[in-house]
Amino acid sequence: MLEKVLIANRGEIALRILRACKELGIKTVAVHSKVDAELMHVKLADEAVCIGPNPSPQSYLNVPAIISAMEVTDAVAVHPGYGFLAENADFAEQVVNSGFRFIGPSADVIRLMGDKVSAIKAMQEAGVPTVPGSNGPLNSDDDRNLRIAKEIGYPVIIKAAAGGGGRGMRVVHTESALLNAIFVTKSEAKAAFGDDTVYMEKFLENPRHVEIQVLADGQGNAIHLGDRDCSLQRRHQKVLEEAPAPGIPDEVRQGVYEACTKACVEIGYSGAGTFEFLYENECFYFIEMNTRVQVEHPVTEMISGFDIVKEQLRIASGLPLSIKQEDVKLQGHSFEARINAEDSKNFLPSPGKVSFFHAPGGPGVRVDSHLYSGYTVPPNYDSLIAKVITHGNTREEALDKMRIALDELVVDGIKSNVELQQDLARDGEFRKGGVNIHYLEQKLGL
Ligand code: MV4
Repeated sequence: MLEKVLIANRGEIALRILRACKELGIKTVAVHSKVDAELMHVKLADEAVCIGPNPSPQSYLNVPAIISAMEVTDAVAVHPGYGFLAENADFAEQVVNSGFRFIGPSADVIRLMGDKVSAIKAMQEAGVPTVPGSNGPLNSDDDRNLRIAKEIGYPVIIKAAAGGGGRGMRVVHTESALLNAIFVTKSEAKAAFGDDTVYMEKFLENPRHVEIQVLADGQGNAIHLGDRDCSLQRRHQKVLEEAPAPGIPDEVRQGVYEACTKACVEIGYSGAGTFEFLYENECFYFIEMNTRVQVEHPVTEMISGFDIVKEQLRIASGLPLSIKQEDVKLQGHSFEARINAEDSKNFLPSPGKVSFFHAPGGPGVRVDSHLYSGYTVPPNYDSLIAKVITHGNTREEALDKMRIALDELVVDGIKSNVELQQDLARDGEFRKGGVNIHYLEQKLGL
Protein backbone atom coordinates (compact mmCIF):
# COMPACT_ATOMS: atom_id res chain seq x y z
CA MET A 1 0.00 0.00 0.00
CA LEU A 2 1.11 3.59 -0.62
CA GLU A 3 3.01 4.89 2.40
CA LYS A 4 2.20 8.59 2.27
CA VAL A 5 -0.23 10.50 0.04
CA LEU A 6 -0.32 14.21 -0.68
CA ILE A 7 -3.83 15.60 -1.09
CA ALA A 8 -3.73 18.27 -3.81
CA ASN A 9 -7.17 19.72 -3.13
CA ARG A 10 -9.27 21.47 -0.50
CA GLY A 11 -12.72 21.45 1.09
CA GLU A 12 -14.99 18.45 1.38
CA ILE A 13 -13.13 16.26 -1.13
CA ALA A 14 -9.78 16.78 0.62
CA LEU A 15 -11.44 15.60 3.85
CA ARG A 16 -13.04 12.66 2.01
CA ILE A 17 -9.60 11.59 0.66
CA LEU A 18 -7.98 12.07 4.09
CA ARG A 19 -10.53 9.74 5.71
CA ALA A 20 -9.96 7.07 3.04
CA CYS A 21 -6.18 7.29 3.57
CA LYS A 22 -6.58 6.93 7.33
CA GLU A 23 -8.74 3.81 6.89
CA LEU A 24 -6.01 2.26 4.76
CA GLY A 25 -3.21 3.26 7.17
CA ILE A 26 -1.73 5.74 4.69
CA LYS A 27 0.02 8.83 6.07
CA THR A 28 -1.33 12.14 4.76
CA VAL A 29 0.07 15.47 3.64
CA ALA A 30 -2.31 18.40 3.26
CA VAL A 31 -1.27 21.28 1.02
CA HIS A 32 -3.13 24.55 1.30
CA SER A 33 -3.22 28.20 0.41
CA LYS A 34 -2.74 30.86 3.10
CA VAL A 35 -6.43 31.32 3.91
CA ASP A 36 -7.01 27.54 3.92
CA ALA A 37 -4.82 26.86 6.98
CA GLU A 38 -8.11 26.63 8.92
CA LEU A 39 -9.57 23.83 6.78
CA MET A 40 -10.70 20.74 8.66
CA HIS A 41 -8.50 18.32 6.68
CA VAL A 42 -5.42 20.51 7.28
CA LYS A 43 -5.96 20.16 11.02
CA LEU A 44 -6.43 16.37 10.72
CA ALA A 45 -3.57 15.56 8.32
CA ASP A 46 -0.26 14.13 9.55
CA GLU A 47 1.59 17.02 7.89
CA ALA A 48 0.58 20.28 6.24
CA VAL A 49 2.44 22.52 3.79
CA CYS A 50 1.40 26.01 2.72
CA ILE A 51 1.96 26.09 -1.05
CA GLY A 52 1.12 29.69 -1.85
CA PRO A 53 -1.22 32.68 -1.68
CA ASN A 54 -5.01 32.39 -1.97
CA PRO A 55 -5.62 32.65 -5.73
CA SER A 56 -5.70 29.04 -7.03
CA PRO A 57 -3.25 29.65 -9.91
CA GLN A 58 -0.62 30.36 -7.23
CA SER A 59 -1.59 27.50 -4.89
CA TYR A 60 -3.84 24.59 -5.93
CA LEU A 61 -2.78 24.95 -9.60
CA ASN A 62 0.88 25.64 -8.79
CA VAL A 63 2.55 22.46 -10.11
CA PRO A 64 6.14 23.20 -8.99
CA ALA A 65 4.93 24.07 -5.47
CA ILE A 66 2.95 20.83 -5.21
CA ILE A 67 5.78 18.66 -6.50
CA SER A 68 8.21 20.42 -4.12
CA ALA A 69 5.83 19.67 -1.25
CA MET A 70 5.92 15.98 -2.25
CA GLU A 71 9.72 16.09 -2.21
CA VAL A 72 10.09 17.75 1.21
CA THR A 73 7.50 15.47 2.86
CA ASP A 74 8.53 12.20 1.13
CA ALA A 75 4.99 11.62 -0.14
CA VAL A 76 4.92 8.81 -2.71
CA ALA A 77 1.70 9.71 -4.49
CA VAL A 78 -0.68 12.60 -5.08
CA HIS A 79 -4.49 12.46 -5.04
CA PRO A 80 -5.85 15.35 -7.13
CA GLY A 81 -9.54 15.07 -6.09
CA TYR A 82 -11.80 16.85 -8.63
CA GLY A 83 -11.33 20.22 -10.33
CA PHE A 84 -7.94 21.98 -10.11
CA LEU A 85 -5.29 19.60 -11.57
CA ALA A 86 -7.40 16.43 -11.58
CA GLU A 87 -7.66 16.17 -15.38
CA ASN A 88 -4.44 17.94 -16.30
CA ALA A 89 -2.36 15.45 -18.33
CA ASP A 90 0.77 17.61 -18.09
CA PHE A 91 0.54 17.58 -14.29
CA ALA A 92 0.09 13.77 -14.21
CA GLU A 93 3.11 13.47 -16.50
CA GLN A 94 5.32 15.76 -14.38
CA VAL A 95 4.34 13.90 -11.20
CA VAL A 96 5.43 10.59 -12.75
CA ASN A 97 8.60 12.10 -14.28
CA SER A 98 9.52 13.40 -10.81
CA GLY A 99 9.37 9.84 -9.46
CA PHE A 100 5.92 9.96 -7.82
CA ARG A 101 2.57 8.32 -8.51
CA PHE A 102 -0.49 10.13 -9.79
CA ILE A 103 -3.70 8.66 -8.34
CA GLY A 104 -5.68 8.35 -11.55
CA PRO A 105 -5.18 7.05 -15.09
CA SER A 106 -2.00 7.59 -17.12
CA ALA A 107 -1.23 11.00 -18.62
CA ASP A 108 -1.82 9.46 -22.08
CA VAL A 109 -5.35 8.35 -21.18
CA ILE A 110 -6.16 11.72 -19.56
CA ARG A 111 -4.98 13.40 -22.80
CA LEU A 112 -7.00 10.99 -24.97
CA MET A 113 -10.19 11.82 -23.03
CA GLY A 114 -9.37 15.53 -22.72
CA ASP A 115 -9.60 15.84 -26.50
CA LYS A 116 -13.30 15.14 -27.08
CA VAL A 117 -12.73 14.18 -30.74
CA SER A 118 -10.19 11.47 -29.83
CA ALA A 119 -12.35 10.38 -26.87
CA ILE A 120 -15.40 9.84 -29.09
CA LYS A 121 -13.30 7.97 -31.67
CA ALA A 122 -11.86 5.65 -28.99
CA MET A 123 -15.35 4.98 -27.64
CA GLN A 124 -16.79 4.20 -31.07
CA GLU A 125 -13.96 1.74 -31.68
CA ALA A 126 -14.82 0.03 -28.38
CA GLY A 127 -18.54 -0.21 -29.26
CA VAL A 128 -19.84 2.54 -26.96
CA PRO A 129 -22.87 4.28 -28.56
CA THR A 130 -22.15 7.92 -29.51
CA VAL A 131 -24.23 10.85 -30.84
CA PRO A 132 -24.60 10.89 -34.66
CA GLY A 133 -22.04 13.44 -35.82
CA SER A 134 -19.04 14.45 -37.88
CA ASN A 135 -16.90 11.54 -36.57
CA GLY A 136 -13.86 13.75 -36.40
CA PRO A 137 -12.89 17.42 -36.62
CA LEU A 138 -14.52 19.84 -39.05
CA ASN A 139 -12.14 21.28 -41.65
CA SER A 140 -12.29 24.52 -43.68
CA ASP A 141 -14.31 22.92 -46.52
CA ASP A 142 -17.65 24.77 -46.28
CA ASP A 143 -19.42 22.41 -48.70
CA ARG A 144 -18.30 19.40 -46.66
CA ASN A 145 -19.53 20.98 -43.40
CA LEU A 146 -22.91 21.85 -44.95
CA ARG A 147 -23.20 18.29 -46.30
CA ILE A 148 -22.35 16.73 -42.88
CA ALA A 149 -25.00 18.87 -41.17
CA LYS A 150 -27.60 17.98 -43.81
CA GLU A 151 -26.86 14.27 -43.36
CA ILE A 152 -27.11 14.51 -39.55
CA GLY A 153 -30.23 16.70 -39.78
CA TYR A 154 -30.83 20.02 -38.00
CA PRO A 155 -30.59 21.07 -35.22
CA VAL A 156 -26.89 20.31 -34.83
CA ILE A 157 -24.39 21.40 -32.18
CA ILE A 158 -20.82 22.59 -32.78
CA LYS A 159 -18.47 21.72 -29.92
CA ALA A 160 -14.83 22.54 -29.19
CA ALA A 161 -12.63 19.41 -29.01
CA ALA A 162 -10.77 20.97 -26.07
CA GLY A 163 -14.01 22.03 -24.34
CA GLY A 164 -16.31 19.88 -22.23
CA GLY A 165 -18.58 20.43 -19.29
CA GLY A 166 -20.61 22.91 -21.32
CA ARG A 167 -17.77 25.19 -22.38
CA GLY A 168 -17.31 26.06 -26.06
CA MET A 169 -20.48 24.90 -27.77
CA ARG A 170 -23.16 26.38 -30.03
CA VAL A 171 -26.50 25.06 -31.28
CA VAL A 172 -27.39 25.56 -34.95
CA HIS A 173 -31.04 25.33 -36.07
CA THR A 174 -30.83 26.20 -39.77
CA GLU A 175 -28.47 25.72 -42.71
CA SER A 176 -28.10 29.49 -43.13
CA ALA A 177 -26.61 29.80 -39.63
CA LEU A 178 -24.13 26.91 -39.87
CA LEU A 179 -20.97 28.40 -41.38
CA ASN A 180 -20.98 31.46 -39.14
CA ALA A 181 -21.58 29.28 -36.06
CA ILE A 182 -18.57 27.13 -36.96
CA PHE A 183 -16.46 30.29 -37.44
CA VAL A 184 -17.51 31.80 -34.09
CA THR A 185 -17.12 28.54 -32.12
CA LYS A 186 -13.64 28.09 -33.62
CA SER A 187 -12.53 31.62 -32.66
CA GLU A 188 -13.89 31.21 -29.13
CA ALA A 189 -12.21 27.81 -28.77
CA LYS A 190 -8.89 29.28 -29.96
CA ALA A 191 -9.15 32.08 -27.40
CA ALA A 192 -10.31 29.87 -24.50
CA PHE A 193 -8.25 26.70 -25.04
CA GLY A 194 -5.55 27.63 -27.58
CA ASP A 195 -7.02 24.96 -29.87
CA ASP A 196 -9.65 25.78 -32.52
CA THR A 197 -10.57 22.17 -33.33
CA VAL A 198 -14.36 21.75 -33.44
CA TYR A 199 -16.70 18.86 -34.25
CA MET A 200 -20.40 18.48 -34.98
CA GLU A 201 -23.15 16.39 -33.37
CA LYS A 202 -26.89 16.02 -33.74
CA PHE A 203 -28.39 18.31 -31.08
CA LEU A 204 -30.59 16.25 -28.76
CA GLU A 205 -33.41 18.51 -27.61
CA ASN A 206 -34.69 16.93 -24.39
CA PRO A 207 -32.15 14.44 -23.07
CA ARG A 208 -31.36 13.39 -19.53
CA HIS A 209 -27.78 13.40 -18.22
CA VAL A 210 -27.01 9.82 -17.18
CA GLU A 211 -23.48 8.75 -16.30
CA ILE A 212 -21.84 5.42 -15.54
CA GLN A 213 -19.26 4.88 -12.79
CA VAL A 214 -16.39 2.55 -13.65
CA LEU A 215 -13.30 1.25 -11.87
CA ALA A 216 -10.36 -0.36 -13.66
CA ASP A 217 -7.01 -1.60 -12.40
CA GLY A 218 -4.93 -1.34 -15.58
CA GLN A 219 -4.30 -5.09 -15.25
CA GLY A 220 -7.14 -6.15 -17.53
CA ASN A 221 -9.94 -5.86 -14.98
CA ALA A 222 -12.78 -3.33 -15.20
CA ILE A 223 -16.14 -3.15 -13.44
CA HIS A 224 -19.05 -0.72 -13.31
CA LEU A 225 -20.99 0.44 -10.24
CA GLY A 226 -24.15 1.35 -12.14
CA ASP A 227 -25.41 4.75 -13.19
CA ARG A 228 -26.37 8.17 -11.84
CA ASP A 229 -28.87 10.73 -13.09
CA CYS A 230 -27.52 14.28 -12.92
CA SER A 231 -30.16 16.02 -15.01
CA LEU A 232 -31.05 18.61 -12.34
CA GLN A 233 -28.51 21.30 -13.19
CA ARG A 234 -28.33 25.05 -13.67
CA ARG A 235 -25.79 26.56 -16.07
CA HIS A 236 -23.90 23.24 -16.23
CA GLN A 237 -23.65 23.10 -12.43
CA LYS A 238 -25.24 19.94 -11.03
CA VAL A 239 -27.60 20.63 -8.14
CA LEU A 240 -29.25 17.35 -7.06
CA GLU A 241 -28.12 13.91 -8.23
CA GLU A 242 -29.41 10.38 -7.77
CA ALA A 243 -28.52 6.75 -8.29
CA PRO A 244 -29.76 4.77 -10.07
CA ALA A 245 -31.24 6.81 -12.94
CA PRO A 246 -35.00 6.17 -12.71
CA GLY A 247 -37.02 4.34 -15.35
CA ILE A 248 -34.30 2.92 -17.62
CA PRO A 249 -35.09 -0.54 -19.06
CA ASP A 250 -32.73 -3.16 -17.64
CA GLU A 251 -31.56 -4.53 -21.01
CA VAL A 252 -30.68 -0.99 -22.21
CA ARG A 253 -28.55 -0.22 -19.16
CA GLN A 254 -26.85 -3.65 -19.12
CA GLY A 255 -25.81 -3.17 -22.76
CA VAL A 256 -24.16 0.18 -22.11
CA TYR A 257 -22.52 -1.05 -18.87
CA GLU A 258 -20.81 -3.83 -20.80
CA ALA A 259 -19.66 -1.43 -23.53
CA CYS A 260 -18.13 0.90 -20.90
CA THR A 261 -16.18 -1.79 -19.06
CA LYS A 262 -14.94 -3.21 -22.37
CA ALA A 263 -13.82 0.29 -23.40
CA CYS A 264 -11.88 0.68 -20.12
CA VAL A 265 -9.87 -2.45 -20.88
CA GLU A 266 -9.29 -1.43 -24.51
CA ILE A 267 -7.94 2.04 -23.70
CA GLY A 268 -5.85 0.76 -20.76
CA TYR A 269 -7.84 2.71 -18.19
CA SER A 270 -6.85 2.61 -14.55
CA GLY A 271 -8.58 4.16 -11.55
CA ALA A 272 -12.08 5.54 -11.14
CA GLY A 273 -13.81 7.05 -14.16
CA THR A 274 -17.18 8.26 -15.37
CA PHE A 275 -18.74 7.85 -18.80
CA GLU A 276 -21.14 10.74 -19.46
CA PHE A 277 -24.14 10.05 -21.66
CA LEU A 278 -27.16 11.86 -22.95
CA TYR A 279 -30.21 9.59 -22.59
CA GLU A 280 -33.23 10.14 -24.83
CA ASN A 281 -35.99 7.79 -26.09
CA GLU A 282 -34.44 4.81 -24.29
CA CYS A 283 -31.05 5.29 -26.03
CA PHE A 284 -27.65 6.20 -24.55
CA TYR A 285 -25.31 8.56 -26.44
CA PHE A 286 -21.73 8.98 -25.13
CA ILE A 287 -20.56 12.61 -24.92
CA GLU A 288 -17.50 12.77 -22.63
CA MET A 289 -15.46 10.78 -20.13
CA ASN A 290 -14.29 12.18 -16.79
CA THR A 291 -11.00 10.70 -15.62
CA ARG A 292 -11.38 11.64 -11.96
CA VAL A 293 -13.49 10.98 -8.87
CA GLN A 294 -16.66 13.06 -9.17
CA VAL A 295 -18.47 15.29 -6.71
CA GLU A 296 -21.50 12.99 -6.86
CA HIS A 297 -19.62 9.70 -6.25
CA PRO A 298 -21.33 9.22 -2.85
CA VAL A 299 -24.72 8.27 -4.37
CA THR A 300 -22.97 5.34 -6.07
CA GLU A 301 -21.24 4.42 -2.81
CA MET A 302 -24.60 4.43 -1.02
CA ILE A 303 -26.27 1.98 -3.42
CA SER A 304 -23.19 -0.23 -3.86
CA GLY A 305 -21.81 -0.21 -0.31
CA PHE A 306 -18.40 0.26 -1.94
CA ASP A 307 -15.75 2.91 -1.16
CA ILE A 308 -14.62 4.45 -4.48
CA VAL A 309 -11.83 6.60 -3.00
CA LYS A 310 -10.27 3.68 -1.09
CA GLU A 311 -10.35 1.69 -4.33
CA GLN A 312 -8.56 4.56 -6.16
CA LEU A 313 -5.81 4.34 -3.54
CA ARG A 314 -5.59 0.53 -3.80
CA ILE A 315 -5.40 0.68 -7.61
CA ALA A 316 -2.66 3.35 -7.48
CA SER A 317 -0.65 1.14 -5.14
CA GLY A 318 -0.69 -1.57 -7.82
CA LEU A 319 -3.34 -3.89 -6.39
CA PRO A 320 -5.87 -5.59 -8.68
CA LEU A 321 -9.56 -4.61 -8.28
CA SER A 322 -10.76 -5.80 -4.86
CA ILE A 323 -14.15 -6.95 -6.18
CA LYS A 324 -15.54 -8.70 -9.24
CA GLN A 325 -18.56 -7.57 -11.21
CA GLU A 326 -20.70 -10.40 -9.82
CA ASP A 327 -19.94 -9.18 -6.27
CA VAL A 328 -21.38 -5.73 -7.05
CA LYS A 329 -24.92 -5.63 -5.67
CA LEU A 330 -26.73 -2.35 -6.18
CA GLN A 331 -29.40 -1.88 -3.51
CA GLY A 332 -32.02 0.82 -3.03
CA HIS A 333 -31.82 4.45 -4.11
CA SER A 334 -29.70 7.46 -3.18
CA PHE A 335 -29.86 11.25 -3.59
CA GLU A 336 -27.21 13.93 -3.12
CA ALA A 337 -28.08 17.60 -2.53
CA ARG A 338 -25.20 20.00 -3.12
CA ILE A 339 -25.21 22.78 -0.53
CA ASN A 340 -23.53 25.92 -1.87
CA ALA A 341 -22.60 29.16 -0.11
CA GLU A 342 -24.66 31.27 -2.51
CA ASP A 343 -27.62 33.65 -2.57
CA SER A 344 -30.76 31.61 -3.29
CA LYS A 345 -32.26 34.49 -5.31
CA ASN A 346 -29.42 35.42 -7.70
CA PHE A 347 -27.00 32.49 -7.19
CA LEU A 348 -24.10 34.84 -6.41
CA PRO A 349 -21.40 33.36 -4.12
CA SER A 350 -21.92 34.25 -0.46
CA PRO A 351 -18.68 33.67 1.45
CA GLY A 352 -18.26 34.58 5.13
CA LYS A 353 -18.22 33.20 8.64
CA VAL A 354 -20.46 30.25 9.45
CA SER A 355 -21.60 31.22 12.95
CA PHE A 356 -23.34 27.88 13.49
CA PHE A 357 -23.40 24.57 11.59
CA HIS A 358 -25.52 21.56 12.37
CA ALA A 359 -25.44 18.45 10.16
CA PRO A 360 -28.50 16.20 9.82
CA GLY A 361 -28.33 12.51 10.74
CA GLY A 362 -30.25 9.30 11.22
CA PRO A 363 -30.38 6.00 9.29
CA GLY A 364 -29.40 6.39 5.64
CA VAL A 365 -28.17 9.99 6.00
CA ARG A 366 -24.57 10.95 5.16
CA VAL A 367 -23.05 14.42 5.14
CA ASP A 368 -19.75 15.09 3.36
CA SER A 369 -18.63 18.52 4.54
CA HIS A 370 -15.59 20.32 5.85
CA LEU A 371 -17.74 22.91 7.67
CA TYR A 372 -17.70 23.54 11.41
CA SER A 373 -19.20 26.28 13.56
CA GLY A 374 -16.88 29.30 13.32
CA TYR A 375 -15.35 28.33 9.94
CA THR A 376 -15.04 31.15 7.41
CA VAL A 377 -15.90 30.27 3.79
CA PRO A 378 -13.26 32.11 1.72
CA PRO A 379 -14.30 33.96 -1.47
CA ASN A 380 -11.53 32.46 -3.61
CA TYR A 381 -12.88 29.02 -4.48
CA ASP A 382 -15.90 26.94 -5.46
CA SER A 383 -18.92 27.61 -3.23
CA LEU A 384 -19.69 23.93 -2.41
CA ILE A 385 -19.81 23.67 1.40
CA ALA A 386 -21.62 20.38 2.03
CA LYS A 387 -23.23 17.40 0.35
CA VAL A 388 -26.28 15.89 2.00
CA ILE A 389 -26.65 12.28 0.85
CA THR A 390 -29.50 9.91 1.65
CA HIS A 391 -30.18 6.25 1.01
CA GLY A 392 -33.47 4.38 1.12
CA ASN A 393 -34.84 1.06 -0.04
CA THR A 394 -36.95 2.86 -2.63
CA ARG A 395 -36.65 6.18 -4.49
CA GLU A 396 -39.58 7.56 -2.48
CA GLU A 397 -37.99 6.59 0.83
CA ALA A 398 -34.63 8.15 -0.12
CA LEU A 399 -36.35 11.38 -1.22
CA ASP A 400 -38.41 11.51 2.00
CA LYS A 401 -35.19 11.12 3.98
CA MET A 402 -33.67 13.97 1.96
CA ARG A 403 -36.62 16.25 2.76
CA ILE A 404 -36.28 15.48 6.49
CA ALA A 405 -32.47 15.79 6.45
CA LEU A 406 -32.58 19.18 4.70
CA ASP A 407 -35.07 20.43 7.31
CA GLU A 408 -32.58 19.45 10.04
CA LEU A 409 -29.59 21.11 8.36
CA VAL A 410 -28.55 24.47 9.85
CA VAL A 411 -26.03 26.77 8.17
CA ASP A 412 -26.12 30.16 9.98
CA GLY A 413 -24.16 33.32 9.18
CA ILE A 414 -23.99 32.97 5.40
CA LYS A 415 -26.53 32.58 2.60
CA SER A 416 -26.97 29.12 1.09
CA ASN A 417 -29.13 27.21 -1.37
CA VAL A 418 -30.74 25.06 1.35
CA GLU A 419 -34.16 26.57 0.58
CA LEU A 420 -33.84 25.65 -3.12
CA GLN A 421 -32.89 22.09 -2.16
CA GLN A 422 -35.83 21.88 0.28
CA ASP A 423 -38.11 23.02 -2.54
CA LEU A 424 -36.69 20.43 -4.97
CA ALA A 425 -37.12 17.64 -2.41
CA ARG A 426 -40.85 18.56 -2.42
CA ASP A 427 -41.21 19.09 -6.20
CA GLY A 428 -44.03 16.97 -7.63
CA GLU A 429 -42.56 16.51 -11.13
CA PHE A 430 -39.13 15.61 -9.74
CA ARG A 431 -40.75 13.11 -7.38
CA LYS A 432 -42.24 11.28 -10.38
CA GLY A 433 -38.67 10.75 -11.70
CA GLY A 434 -36.97 11.16 -15.06
CA VAL A 435 -37.01 14.95 -15.60
CA ASN A 436 -34.63 16.17 -18.36
CA ILE A 437 -31.66 18.58 -18.32
CA HIS A 438 -33.90 21.63 -18.89
CA TYR A 439 -36.28 21.00 -15.97
CA LEU A 440 -34.52 23.01 -13.25
CA GLU A 441 -33.81 26.09 -15.38
CA GLN A 442 -37.44 26.04 -16.60
CA LYS A 443 -38.68 25.75 -13.01
CA LEU A 444 -36.48 28.67 -11.96
CA GLY A 445 -37.86 30.70 -14.88
CA LEU A 446 -34.49 31.20 -16.57
C1 MV4 B 1 -25.21 18.11 -25.94
C2 MV4 B 1 -26.57 18.46 -25.75
C3 MV4 B 1 -27.46 18.10 -26.74
N1 MV4 B 1 -27.05 17.43 -27.83
N2 MV4 B 1 -24.85 17.44 -27.05
C4 MV4 B 1 -23.49 20.30 -22.08
C5 MV4 B 1 -22.35 19.93 -21.21
C6 MV4 B 1 -21.50 19.03 -22.01
N3 MV4 B 1 -21.05 17.96 -21.18
C7 MV4 B 1 -22.37 18.55 -23.12
N4 MV4 B 1 -23.59 19.30 -23.06
C8 MV4 B 1 -24.61 19.06 -23.90
N5 MV4 B 1 -24.27 18.39 -25.02
C9 MV4 B 1 -25.74 17.11 -27.97
N6 MV4 B 1 -25.34 16.47 -29.06
C10 MV4 B 1 -26.92 19.15 -24.59
C11 MV4 B 1 -25.93 19.46 -23.65
C12 MV4 B 1 -26.39 20.14 -22.48
C13 MV4 B 1 -26.36 19.50 -21.24
C14 MV4 B 1 -25.85 18.22 -21.06
C15 MV4 B 1 -25.82 17.61 -19.83
C16 MV4 B 1 -26.31 18.28 -18.72
C17 MV4 B 1 -26.82 19.55 -18.84
C18 MV4 B 1 -26.84 20.18 -20.10
C19 MV4 B 1 -27.36 21.45 -20.22
C20 MV4 B 1 -27.38 22.07 -21.44
C21 MV4 B 1 -26.88 21.41 -22.58
